[in-house]
Amino acid sequence: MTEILVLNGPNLNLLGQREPHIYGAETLADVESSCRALGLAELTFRQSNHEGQLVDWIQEARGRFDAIVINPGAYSHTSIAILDALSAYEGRVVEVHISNIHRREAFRHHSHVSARAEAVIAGLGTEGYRAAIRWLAG
Ligand code: CA2
Repeated sequence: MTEILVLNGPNLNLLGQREPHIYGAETLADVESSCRALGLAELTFRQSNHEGQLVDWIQEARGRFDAIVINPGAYSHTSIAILDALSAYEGRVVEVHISNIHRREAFRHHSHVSARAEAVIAGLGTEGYRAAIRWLAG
């Protein structure tokens, strides 16, 4: 079975608790269970509010996971460190955004991570995580 690391960046631990008009009503735990319920891949879920922790997990994924599904949160727009870590990782990378970042403020329109991602999903809500897993496992 495909081994996939699902990484979530800053503030995504608040999913389902604030701003449901933008990010929906599902919590991160709900997202995790619905992804597991697909039964398509071996999944490991991690969330951190700290850039260095995300970099460490990406480095540790080398040789261990076939793919990374990452929602880097606001670090998408700022972090060369996360881009560099993903560039040193040899597996597949899919970037997910719950909201359509291109319909939002200009500062959200560019993601550094997209340069390394094989696919970018934005605006499908939390379905984006399941779509990424289906696509990677397919
Ligand atoms: O649309 C996305 O998934 C984002 O990656 C979410 C980030 C945002 O900075 C990106 O521009 C787009 C923010 C995550 C904050 O998540 C919250 C969830 C619920 C309540 C408050 C924040």
